[in-house]
Amino acid sequence: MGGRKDMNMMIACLVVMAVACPSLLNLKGATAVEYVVGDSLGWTVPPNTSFYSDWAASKTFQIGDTVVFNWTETWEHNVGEVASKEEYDNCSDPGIVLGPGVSTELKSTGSRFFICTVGNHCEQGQKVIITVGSPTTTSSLLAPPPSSSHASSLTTTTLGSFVGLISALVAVASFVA
Ligand SMILES: *[C@@H]1O[C@H](CO)[C@@H](O)[C@H](O)[C@H]1NC(C)=O
Ligand SMILES: *[C@@H]1O[C@H](CO)[C@@H](O)[C@H](O)[C@H]1NC(C)=O
Ligand SMILES: *[C@@H]1O[C@H](CO)[C@@H](O)[C@H](O)[C@H]1NC(C)=O
Ligand SMILES: [Cu+2]
Repeated sequence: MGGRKDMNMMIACLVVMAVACPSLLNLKGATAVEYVVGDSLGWTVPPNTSFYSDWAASKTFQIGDTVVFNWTETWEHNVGEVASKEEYDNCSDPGIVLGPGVSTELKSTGSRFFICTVGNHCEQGQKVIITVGSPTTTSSLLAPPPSSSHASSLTTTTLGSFVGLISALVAVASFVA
């Protein structure tokens, strides 16, 4: 009987595919994204002090993404990274500052704090916190995302039903076989 065999084969293939390539089913985390901080405004003194926090809140940063600080006149701004929220709030001296076009890869979860140290630009809101939520690797299928993560409920739901689907397929496969 070819029919049953074909079905077994199909289920086996689906299971192998899903286990081998979870990213196929995780549309959000599939590709690294390059974010230009501030989008078309770039990195400058913003129109108001909530501009960059609003900008960051509108994105979902993932491990492997990069953020780029872009501005036109080299001397007008700079960008430096400080170590903590306190230093960020204080506009503390980052020690090292870099020029336009600087990009940095987001390599782990947690928050990173960037400021401009020219004049009082930082005090005027030229600062941004980039927070990476839960990683979208295979391990997130097994471990629940950290509670502090910014992972959307959509992602969580997708992963949840995905795990359910696999269990169902495995159950069906072993029943049919
Ligand atoms: C800050 O400026 C942006 C861009 O002009 C604007 O869209 C936003 O509503 C402003 N936010 C506040 C709190 O004024
Ligand atoms: C970033 O800066 C470069 C060089 O100034 C410019 O060509 C490019 O359009 C900028 N991109 C954005 C998104 O601002
Ligand atoms: C922040 O500024 C306050 C007041 O100047 C100072 O007491 C504190 O040590 C600063 N904290 C950091 C982390 O720089
Ligand atoms: Cu500046």
